Amino acid sequence: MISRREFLSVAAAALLSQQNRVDMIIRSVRPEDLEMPPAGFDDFITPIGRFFVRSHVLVPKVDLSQWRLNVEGHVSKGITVSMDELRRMPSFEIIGVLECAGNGRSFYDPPVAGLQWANGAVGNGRWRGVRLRDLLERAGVKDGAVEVLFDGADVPLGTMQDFQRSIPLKKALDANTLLAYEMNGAPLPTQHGFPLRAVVPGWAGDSWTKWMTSVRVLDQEFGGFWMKNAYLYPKQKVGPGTVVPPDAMAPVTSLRVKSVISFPENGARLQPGKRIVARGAAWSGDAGPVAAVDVSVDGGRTWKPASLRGQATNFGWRLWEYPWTPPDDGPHTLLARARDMKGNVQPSMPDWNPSGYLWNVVARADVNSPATRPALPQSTTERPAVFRETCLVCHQDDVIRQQRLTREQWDRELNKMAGWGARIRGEDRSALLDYLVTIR
Ligand SMILES: Nc1nc2c(c(=O)[nH]1)N[C@H]1C(S)=C(S)[C@@H](COP(=O)(O)O)O[C@H]1N2
Ligand SMILES: [Mo]
Repeated sequence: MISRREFLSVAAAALLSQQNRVDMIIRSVRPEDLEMPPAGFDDFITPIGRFFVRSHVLVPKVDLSQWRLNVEGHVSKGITVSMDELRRMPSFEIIGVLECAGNGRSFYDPPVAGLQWANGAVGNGRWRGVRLRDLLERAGVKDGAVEVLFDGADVPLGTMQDFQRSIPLKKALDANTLLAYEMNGAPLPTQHGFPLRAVVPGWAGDSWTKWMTSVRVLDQEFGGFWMKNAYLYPKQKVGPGTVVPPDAMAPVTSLRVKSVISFPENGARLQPGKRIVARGAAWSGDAGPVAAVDVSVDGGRTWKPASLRGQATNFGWRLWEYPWTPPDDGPHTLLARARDMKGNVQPSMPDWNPSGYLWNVVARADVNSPATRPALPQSTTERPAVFRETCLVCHQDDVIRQQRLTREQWDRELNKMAGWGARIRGEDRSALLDYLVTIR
């Protein structure tokens, strides 16, 4: 007999090899959340085999002969189109960064609940499809329209609500906003939204709906669960650890200027006197492409420009390089700081937000000193029934074991999860909290 855990890792390995995803970092097996390894920052276009996956749900099976896209709601004449019809419309291709709003969440201090992504919940893709505005024009958007709501063929897991997200009409009508059926020159892979997904360049991944079946024009703001409870960011700056009520927050939209160092890795040992080429990638959001990446090898006292490589596009990333010879075998801090065309630069301190979104602090690698971040703990204890019945209904325990929360934070998390549909019996609550804090 193999254990459930072994079974899951065997199943995951089979699935990954099938997709040729050999070296992904597995953040969750079911639903599948896979992170690109640091070496992925060497590619200008991220190959499918290394492209991160973030799904709140299990991948829906879509039969293309039955599949249709509806454009409906506040329009003069709703339309229904097949893939053949979409493919006959004028097509456009955009190179663009897709980044999860939660990318870099593991770097927040204090720790924040959610998938503990390092740098790799991001990729640079080549997306081909139709302009959303061409479809909206065919349907005839009526006066008074304010938003466009996307829905996909996916079915929610456990007690979760259906993943439905809206974007403002202005962004929907932007010439760069596509409904894409191809990724990197091939039909969209299942995990990335086959047969059709939203491509919202410059904006975080939560707006890039996969497995699209419906575009609904709305004459008022969408009040659905996934707009009012998730992907929210404080309207005013708040200090680390602050709990912010939803009505003091607004939806996450644009990405912010950002760079990462992929080599040397944090904690690397480098030979004194041996030249290396430090490298990484940099990207931005609505504020326009990256203009420069500056690097410091003395912990931020002095900065020099890195050389930028790769095509310069409006929404894709740039690769950067900076040759350096470590003078000795002592500790050194390398920093990388990107600037966009509007002059925005990466901050040296994070802006706090309760869900750990949009991490874009100056990138840092400490070399010739022990890595500053401890490895994630491994749990060895039996999982109690209350934990299995309350949490494992929707989550795999690998996701829960990556959290590093205090009892107080877990208490808030239980309230949040109850709001998301979890059934937590009052008498179980303290036993559950007792267990959750042991898996820190
Ligand atoms: N229908 C649907 N679309 C979705 C999601 C989802 O769970 N369901 N996840 C979103 C989130 S949060 C992100 S970051 C991106 C990830 O896209 P990828 O898996 O192709 O990398 O898809 C978005 N689109
Ligand atoms: Mo995301």
